[in-house]
Amino acid sequence: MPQAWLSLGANLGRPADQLKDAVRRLKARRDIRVTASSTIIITPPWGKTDQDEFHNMAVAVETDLSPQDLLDACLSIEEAMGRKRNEKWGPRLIDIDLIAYEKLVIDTKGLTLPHPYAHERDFVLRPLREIAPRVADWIEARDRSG
Ligand code: PH2
Ligand code: MG
Ligand code: MG
Repeated sequence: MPQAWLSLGANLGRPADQLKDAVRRLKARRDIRVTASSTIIITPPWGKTDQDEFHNMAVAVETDLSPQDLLDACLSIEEAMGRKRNEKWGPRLIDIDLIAYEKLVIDTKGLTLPHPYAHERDFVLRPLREIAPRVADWIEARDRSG
């Protein structure tokens, strides 16, 4: 079954609880199997720096969903958890990003893989490295190769 890697983040409400709740919701889906989860780390805000620190983690999943359907599943969990979409890179109750799906490289309107900023985000790479060092290496190497 295809493997994919997700990055989870939160900096509103009770961030650690929301990350755990999001993982529970991923596990509850019959079309997604969570195969590994990283520890939760606390990270300085990236991109928009005048906001609270984040809690971040990564999970590995196996799924027969297509990349777009997996992304939609993540967005529907965010929505069910009450996420409101406000400013880009702003504070959030829960964020679930699709970082990589197998070693697919795609750039479509709704979805770019691997995630376009993953290689420059320590808060993505550090937890990812705990559970999938080769995937973290691959993302970093893609950066160097342009
Ligand atoms: N998410 C962002 C913007 N900045 N910074 C940290 N540390 N962690 C995040 O998850 C994060 C961020 C947009 O999704
Ligand atoms: Mg994000
Ligand atoms: Mg997101």
